[in-house]
Amino acid sequence: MLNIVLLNGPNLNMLGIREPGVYGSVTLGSIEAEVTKLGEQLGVTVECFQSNHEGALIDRIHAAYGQAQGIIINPGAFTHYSYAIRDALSAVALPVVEVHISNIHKREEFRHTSVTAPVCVGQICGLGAHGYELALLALHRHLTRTGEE
Ligand code: CA2
Repeated sequence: MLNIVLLNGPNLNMLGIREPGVYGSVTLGSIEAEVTKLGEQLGVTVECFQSNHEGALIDRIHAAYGQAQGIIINPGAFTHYSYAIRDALSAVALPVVEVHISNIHKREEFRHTSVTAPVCVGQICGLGAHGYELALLALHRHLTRTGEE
């Protein structure tokens, strides 16, 4: 059974509560439930974790080493400047898919850069909460079809 860790960074615990115009009206709990349900259909265990703290996210990334086969992460605003999260993702050397609910390229210039994307297999952005499910499908395919492409 594949084990995937789903990580969400700062302020994403506020999804569905504030700013529905930007981030939609779906809560983080229901995103996690949907991804977990899709995981069951694919035969993947999904472990969910959200933190507003950089170090806690780094600790969870380290804990995935030797325990999980891949990571889905929305690093929130850390995307744009956390070399520490980038280094942690790089250190564990697991396939990572980065997700953004909003289209970061359509927004303020500081959001156009992701310092974490270069250590990821790919990035999904601008497709709303559905992006998390797409990320799981992509990661599952990556893990089960490596070598075919
Ligand atoms: O689009 C995304 O998923 C982001 O990662 C969300 C981050 C933002 O800093 C990134 O540039 C793009 C912010 C998450 C804030 O989430 C909130 C949710 C509801 C209400 C307020 C903030």
